[in-house]
Amino acid sequence: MSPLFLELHRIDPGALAREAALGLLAQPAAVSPKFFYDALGSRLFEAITALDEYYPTRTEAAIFERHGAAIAAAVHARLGPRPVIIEPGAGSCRKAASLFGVLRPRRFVALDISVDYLREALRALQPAHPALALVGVGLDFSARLALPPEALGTDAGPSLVFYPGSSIGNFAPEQALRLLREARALSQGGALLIGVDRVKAIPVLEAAYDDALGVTAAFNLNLLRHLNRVLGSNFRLDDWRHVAFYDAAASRIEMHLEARLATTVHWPGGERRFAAGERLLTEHSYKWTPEAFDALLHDAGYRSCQHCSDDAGWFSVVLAA
Ligand code: AVJ
Repeated sequence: MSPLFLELHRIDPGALAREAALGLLAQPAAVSPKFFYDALGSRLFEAITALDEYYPTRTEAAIFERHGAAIAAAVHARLGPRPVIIEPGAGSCRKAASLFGVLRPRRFVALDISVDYLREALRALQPAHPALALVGVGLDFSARLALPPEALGTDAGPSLVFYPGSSIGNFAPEQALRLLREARALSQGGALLIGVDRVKAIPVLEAAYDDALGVTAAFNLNLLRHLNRVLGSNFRLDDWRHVAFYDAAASRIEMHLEARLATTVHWPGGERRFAAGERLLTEHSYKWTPEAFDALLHDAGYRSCQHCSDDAGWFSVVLAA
């Protein structure tokens, strides 16, 4: 392991278990999408990004291909030639790594709840970037996005917060506003580079979350395996099926797991009975219009917002400061 590599753990398994139990006991039952991301869940998400139906990743990558140099120039003008990049929910770190060539960061701070997966991703990345300080932080930032000061070391100061992939879509507008404010504070007067998925034709949206190969179904069901480990519950995966649909009024994809039959799930200190057909909500994925997202960024305190998109207008990348 390179001496530049630093890993910090800030994940509290007890708190995650309590949160999962509260979600299972809620009416209707709902757990946070962060429970998708154990090591296998992070791998399944990577597989999703390679699916024909899942357009966001490749569409965003094409936007970075086309506009990366201009974006980098704007970042360098604001933050200098060797910026610090902080990425919440970095996962495989592939999106950031593909921009290292143009952005030329001096430090990359990757945050993720899936800490074993993140560790391997950063280890694999270090040899190609021997002079780059790589910091992995195992962190659940869903309640609050802030960094342990050790993560920045001597590089404290204005930074680029990188939040690609429409990860912001997992947050309802009010929470998204809070997260964008926290991202602004985290950047210390730097900038935010964010990817956001746009409202579009419903069949395109629904296929992206219910692919023919069943990878998204496996990704969704894997949450139950993860809960069984975190909470000590006894979900039987055969008893559940993947459901995904677009709610146009709320501008969001909803993913649920639906009980195929009446079943009772037990865990130490609790249980929940599900009727046949009853659902457990696992994810909201909000879609934005450019106008609404611009307004959200302004509410969060950003004053300048440069938008880039693809020809079809399916996805937006915004540099906000
Ligand atoms: C990682 C939140 C951007 O909402 O598209 C992919 C997660 N869920 N397929 C998304 C996801 C189902 C993804 N984000």
